[in-house]
Amino acid sequence: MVKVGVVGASGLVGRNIVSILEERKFPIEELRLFASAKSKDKEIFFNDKVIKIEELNEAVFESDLDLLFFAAGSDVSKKYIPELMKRGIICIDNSSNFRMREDVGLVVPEVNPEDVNLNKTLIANPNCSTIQSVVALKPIYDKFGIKRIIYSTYQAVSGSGQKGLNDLDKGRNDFYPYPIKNNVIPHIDEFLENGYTKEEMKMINETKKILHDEDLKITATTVRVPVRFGHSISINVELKSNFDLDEIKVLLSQFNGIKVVDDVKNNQYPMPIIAEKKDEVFVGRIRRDLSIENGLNLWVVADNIRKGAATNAIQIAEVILKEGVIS
Ligand code: 11C
Repeated sequence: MVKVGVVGASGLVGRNIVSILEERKFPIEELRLFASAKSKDKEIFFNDKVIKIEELNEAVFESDLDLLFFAAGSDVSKKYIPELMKRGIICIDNSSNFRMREDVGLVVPEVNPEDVNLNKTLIANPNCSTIQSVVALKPIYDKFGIKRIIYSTYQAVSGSGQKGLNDLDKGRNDFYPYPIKNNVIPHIDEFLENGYTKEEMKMINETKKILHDEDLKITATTVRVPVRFGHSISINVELKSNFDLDEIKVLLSQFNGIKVVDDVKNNQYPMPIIAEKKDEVFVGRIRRDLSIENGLNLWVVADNIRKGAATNAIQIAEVILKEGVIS
């Protein structure tokens, strides 16, 4: 049984971590919830009990917690995680802060569970768009090899947390630079010198790290769409070898964590409305790219708050438990 803490417990991802810990019957001895001063004393239900949120401060360093989930943004992770690591408290971090550090595993349990061992006290949870993409690509990568990937995303406003939902629900643009209602915005996170956004570069760099392949050629365009939950991604891949389309469909449908929905004669394909509140990565529109040799198109949809964040973080903790690092 494990003593667990959730930092950022009042946010969208944090609240989902609490409810999914309950749903998956994670073996919890004690659960403590932390957030900033403005959420102090808010009450959250866990296993029919009320838990009050505590203000996060340096007292957490003295706690006897075994494991802390961080879902409060980069600044909070940067401030607290290094000291917690020194004290041997395992941190699973949803922020982008430590993801690219060589000594830290960036883990999607269906894809690279062994990387939890890179660092015994810190594991990074990848970006939501990266998670669902690498789950869909892994069985194809292993069997045929991949030369090049083109990602084009259609990302839900909940990826920006409550502020994104408010802009869509209330028809305002307090958070996004333009209204998101009746619009699409080809701009997620900040623009960089190279013309890409940070979100696009995260997809590129994180995919290479998770698949352990620095030579992969990847490009990405990430776009916000007026959908509340569920990111959709068009993935175009050039494989290293010849493939049979039926074999690809079998590989995908047999892979842990994937649900193939691909029956176009009956208008069956993945959409956010079927992925919402689910943990699988839904894959459909599986077809050849007729413009190149060994080209393949996939349409990949997943709940960005669950598999893209909270569920993946808890699955990482489940791998750690199985490895016996904590018991
Ligand atoms: C979005 N993917 O949809 C982002 C949210 O690096 O974990 C998650 C950002 C991250 O806006």
